Amino acid sequence: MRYRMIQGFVLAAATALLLPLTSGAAAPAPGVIRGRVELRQPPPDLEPRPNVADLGMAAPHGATDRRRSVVYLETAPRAAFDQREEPRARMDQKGEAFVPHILAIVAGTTVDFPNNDHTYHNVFSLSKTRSFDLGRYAAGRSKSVRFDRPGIVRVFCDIHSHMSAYILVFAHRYFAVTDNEGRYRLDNVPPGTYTLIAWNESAAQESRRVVVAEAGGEVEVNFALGRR
Ligand SMILES: [Cu+2]
Repeated sequence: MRYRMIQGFVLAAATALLLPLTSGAAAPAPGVIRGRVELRQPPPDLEPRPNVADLGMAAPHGATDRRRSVVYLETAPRAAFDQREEPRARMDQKGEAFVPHILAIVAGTTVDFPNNDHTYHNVFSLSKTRSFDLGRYAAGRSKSVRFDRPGIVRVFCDIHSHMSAYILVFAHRYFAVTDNEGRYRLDNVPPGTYTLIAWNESAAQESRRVVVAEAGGEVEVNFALGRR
């Protein structure tokens, strides 16, 4: 008798678990948020770089890199965190510039700062999110920093005042840096309502409310940053 009750309960529980999968209602599917970020005003010119100019080297990174923006969800979707172990990223020192100029990472990432130039560089930050000073080190050497707190970190070199970069640290993985054409794409976003933010170093950030439908699909959100 008791055995039968247990058996009945197990059967009911199993049916309840299976029902949502077989009742025809489509399971929630992750969606895609994509679009473009344009800047109404071009980013300000780089400061003069006499050392590089004297050598006849153009500044290949500056202008394009300053046009790059970061688009991200203000808060992560519930139960959607898939932290990879020991994430690692890299910011080179090349042609007297940090490459990339904009780096976006998830909290807990260790960033390598290899010196791939012909001169000494120094890497430091006074940002509250993560302040550090790696000192000066020679070409071919590398040092690293781990970023545990979400926020914005400005990076400089104390030898070359024209060298600067941004590291944006997020508590989740729903962020993207725009490409050369200003395009971005956030994949695998669970259905829900979000605040989407577009950030650029040279303009005020903007936010939009975005809804990813239960059935997933693509949502296009375009931004134009800067004064009208
Ligand atoms: Cu330097």
